[in-house]
Amino acid sequence: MSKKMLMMLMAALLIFILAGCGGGSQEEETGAGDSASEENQDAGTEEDASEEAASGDVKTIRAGIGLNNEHPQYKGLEKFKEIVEEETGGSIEVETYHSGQLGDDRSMMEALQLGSQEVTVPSTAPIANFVNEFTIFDFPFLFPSSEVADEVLDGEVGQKFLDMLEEQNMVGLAYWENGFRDLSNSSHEVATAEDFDGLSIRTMENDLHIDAFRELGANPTPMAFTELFTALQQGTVDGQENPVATIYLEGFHEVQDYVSDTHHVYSPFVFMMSKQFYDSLSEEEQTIVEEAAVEAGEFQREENRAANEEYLQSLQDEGMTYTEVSDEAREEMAEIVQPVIDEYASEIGEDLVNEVYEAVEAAQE
Ligand code: TK8
Repeated sequence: MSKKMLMMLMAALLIFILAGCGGGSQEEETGAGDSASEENQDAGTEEDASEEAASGDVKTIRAGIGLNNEHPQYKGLEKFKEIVEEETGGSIEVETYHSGQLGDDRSMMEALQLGSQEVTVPSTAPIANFVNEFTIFDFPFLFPSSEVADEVLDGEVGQKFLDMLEEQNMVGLAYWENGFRDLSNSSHEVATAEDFDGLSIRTMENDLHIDAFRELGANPTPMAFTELFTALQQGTVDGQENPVATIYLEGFHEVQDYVSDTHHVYSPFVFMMSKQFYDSLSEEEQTIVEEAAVEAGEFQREENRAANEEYLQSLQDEGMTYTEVSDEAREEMAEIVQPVIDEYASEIGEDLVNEVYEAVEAAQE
């Protein structure tokens, strides 16, 4: 056999070997040639995802909150994780962190701005340090019920505020529920406005909260949530205010003796994402995370509301004295803090404030 013939035979043999390997992996990759059963499609998706994972194309969402892993807020994060990982076939993975593992509300929002964290779900009060207009949602007695809050927040007015976050490199995707804030303390029962007199109360880091509690006669101390339990335990402050779910699930009954259903503010949570990360997603992935944030929020609101009565009873079972606050007492508190609300309304802009109050009125019709 001539040398030329031998070379041609070797080349043909090499082409045959290469074609045979490629064909096999092609079939494996697409599942072509098999019956396109559910498993194969799934297998294909999983293989795609695992290939992306292997190739490092998997995007990771680090989602952190301040409350602990027993709180409905964390259950909402887990629901978001479940939906996103299923809908993207694993090309986006969600890591969930709780109890301030990634920092307090303000530092986690700063991390979103820097792109070193992808998701957090703070209360509206600390958001006001980034977008002042969010102060409106902490106006005492603004929302008369959670149903009215849902309608206003999930409508045009709520969306207008979410859109304001973009200028701070954050993308607001949904409102979740913190809930109606109630007062707890270790000094005495609080049934009326005058009972606030002299109480040292931890407030969220929000100027309106500070001014409103001072107007009621209390001594406000702004503090990150991550420092609160220790401050209560050491008596640095007499009391604090949060929904009963938080008071119970964070174990405040171990360091507090009295709880009053003041219901002085309805606190929304805002599910927000780093703009840098959001912009890195495909349109399909953006739709998936948007819809997952809303669906997980609906689930979280249900979980949050389902056990409210139970939490209040549990606090009493743990030895706390529960003081029921009358509507008349709430009206007196509202009158006392009205000058503070008026001052902030003029600072934020009367038109926007009126738009919110009109939406609240309309939601009650
Ligand atoms: C948890 C806080 C908490 C809030 C507060 O990160 O700070 O008291 O009510 O829920 O966002």
